[in-house]
Order: sequence, then structure tokens, then C-alpha cells
Amino acid sequence: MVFIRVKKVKGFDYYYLVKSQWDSKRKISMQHTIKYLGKAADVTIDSIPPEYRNNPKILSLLASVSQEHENKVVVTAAYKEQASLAEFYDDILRPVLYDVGYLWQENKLDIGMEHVCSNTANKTIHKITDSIKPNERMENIIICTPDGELHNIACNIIESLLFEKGFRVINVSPSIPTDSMINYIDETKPVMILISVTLKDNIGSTVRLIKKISTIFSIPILVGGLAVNHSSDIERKNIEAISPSVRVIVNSPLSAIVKTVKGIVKGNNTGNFKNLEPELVV
Ligand code: B12
Repeated sequence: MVFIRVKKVKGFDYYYLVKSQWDSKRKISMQHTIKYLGKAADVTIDSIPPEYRNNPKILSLLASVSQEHENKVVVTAAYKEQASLAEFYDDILRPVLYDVGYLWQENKLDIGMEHVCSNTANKTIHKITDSIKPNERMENIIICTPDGELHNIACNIIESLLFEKGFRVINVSPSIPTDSMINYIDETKPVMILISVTLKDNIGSTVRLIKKISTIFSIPILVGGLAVNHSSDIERKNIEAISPSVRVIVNSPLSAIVKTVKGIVKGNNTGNFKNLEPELVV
């Protein structure tokens, strides 16, 4: 069997074309390097010896790498053209991901490409976040998803933005059990907790999480995400009725979310939204 082996050196991936053969005497699989292919980003079909170019494993790896590389170049170029980080996420990255979801739903994009797109989005966000200089006097904010929720690109985006605004964001997404969350809150003493919920089916676990947190701590909790954007007024009111510390934020631009967070941290550390200035709640 022939495949491409990846070696990571100083953060870069390097590829080797490798043959794996079963050694029946020693009862182990032996791997022989056929060819060193070089830095992953530079490997093309021409780097592969002709006799292995039709191998489906090799073709699919090369296709995903070149697609991911191409996506990253386009996305990074788009980021540099935007006036602010919030605008880049709101006006470029989120609409692209919504389109990806629509194309997947319409069977016009397969699941593999959907994964490539969401991995590219996450890598881009991490790259941007890593380039931001941390602030010395940072307050802790926890961002998480409820149990069962695997969508966490929004958490990474909000983390990136709040980090840029000088908060230390503890991003525990995706999906950890409620008890671990409680331990995290106890250890890190956040000034606020943000919960992102995408699937309507996860509203139930969101409600359980909020109930658990608010019986133990008095910390402001903001809830947002696709599931609450698509919920009814009554469903939102039911979430807010759990505790006066809870506020549901619907269809809000990222710049307004940042404003809300800053307002709460500055003026209201009691965990009770009743004290909050109305214009800060979107
Ligand atoms: C990427 C993606 C995935 C990836 C997720 C990878 C990852 N690490 O996140 C993978 C492949 C794992 C995935 C899996 C699934 N997915 Co999916 N996925 C998506 C996709 C394409 C993009 C999601 C995204 O990141 N959007 C971009 C972010 C930035 O937007 P956002 O979440 O709305 O966040 C913004 C606001 O809502 C707000 N916000 C968000 N959180 C919070 C929190 C607070 C406190 C505040 C204030 C604001 C706020 O701010 C954000 C920035 O503006 C969407 C399409 C879509 N329309 O979103 C489908 C989508 C969400 N997925 C969907 C489905 C059905 C699934 C699966 C059930 C598919 C399956 N059968 O397996 C699974 C479920 C997995 C699970 N248990 O969670 C459906 C959900 C339908 C529904 N109405 O419930 C969608 C809408 C696709 C579709 N059109 O049908 N998915």
C-alpha cells in the first residue's frame, strides 16, 4: 500500500511518499520511503512519481491540501482589506459559512468539502487570534457551547474579537459536560459566560447548563447563536426566565456584542441584568 506520510517540523508539514509492506516473518508492517516530497504547501501532482499518480488516497489528500491552501490565501487577502476584525467576520466569513451550509443542504457540496471549509475558517481565525498581542490587565470571560453542540466557529470568532478588545477568553467549546463547566468557572472566576447554541435540539441542554450555573454562581450569562436567532419570542423569554443573570442576544452584529460585553463588565458585575443600561442590550 502506498500513501503520503506527514511529518511536522517547526510547525510546518512535510510529505513523504511511503510504501507499507507486511513482513510475514516478523509479523509487522514495514514502511519504506519511496520519495521525500517536500513542504506540504508546495507539493503538487507533479511531485508524485507517474506510477502513483492515480492512487485515490494520494489524489484526495492533494485535492484537500490544494483546496485548503487556495481557500486560506483568498480568506487572508479578504481579511486585510477590511476596516476591522468585526467587519471581516460579519461581512465575509459568516456569510461564506452560511452559504456553505446552504449548498450542503441543497446537496451541491459534499460533506468532505464542508469539513475543508470549516477547517479553513477555524485555521484562519486561529491565525488571526495568534497575531493579536495580549493585554496585561485582562478579565476572564468563558465562552462555551452546550453539551452535544459541535458547532464552535462562532465561539472562536467571538474569542478572537474579545481577545482583541483586551479580554482573556477561556474558550471551552465545543461541548463539554456540565460538571466540567462548573469546575472551570470555579477555577477561573470569569466576569461573564457566553453560550453559543446552533442546533435547536441543543436548547434543552443550554437550559440545563444555565440552570446549573445560575444556582451556584451569580455571573452574567449571554446566550446567542443560530438556534436562538431562529427561536420565537416565547422560547427566548423562557430562557431569560431561568435567572435574572441571563440575556438572550439575537441577530446582533459583532461590534454590538462587544459593546454589550464591555458595558456589562464595566457597569454590572453583580450578575443581574436588571441593573443594565437598556441601550447595551441588543
Ligand atoms: C461548519 C458547519 C458544521 C461543522 C462544524 C465545525 C465546527 N468546528 O464548528 C460540522 C461539519 C461539524 C457540522 C456538523 C453538523 N451540522 Co452543521 N453547519 C456548519 C455551517 C456550514 C457553518 C456554521 C458556522 O460556523 N456558521 C458561522 C457562524 C459565525 O455563524 P453563527 O454560528 O450563526 O454565529 C454568529 C451569530 O449567531 C452570533 N453568535 C453565535 N454564538 C453566539 C453566542 C453569543 C453569546 C452571542 C452574543 C452571539 C453568538 O455571532 C456569530 C457571529 O456573527 C452551518 C451553516 C450555517 N447556516 O451556519 C451548518 C449547520 C448549522 N449545520 C447543520 C446541521 C444539520 C449539522 C449536523 C446535524 C449534520 C449531521 N447530520 O451530522 C451536524 C451536527 C453536529 C453537532 N452535534 O453539533 C444545520 C443546522 C440546521 C438547524 N436549523 O438546526 C446548518 C444550518 C446547515 C443547514 N443549512 O442545514 N456543521
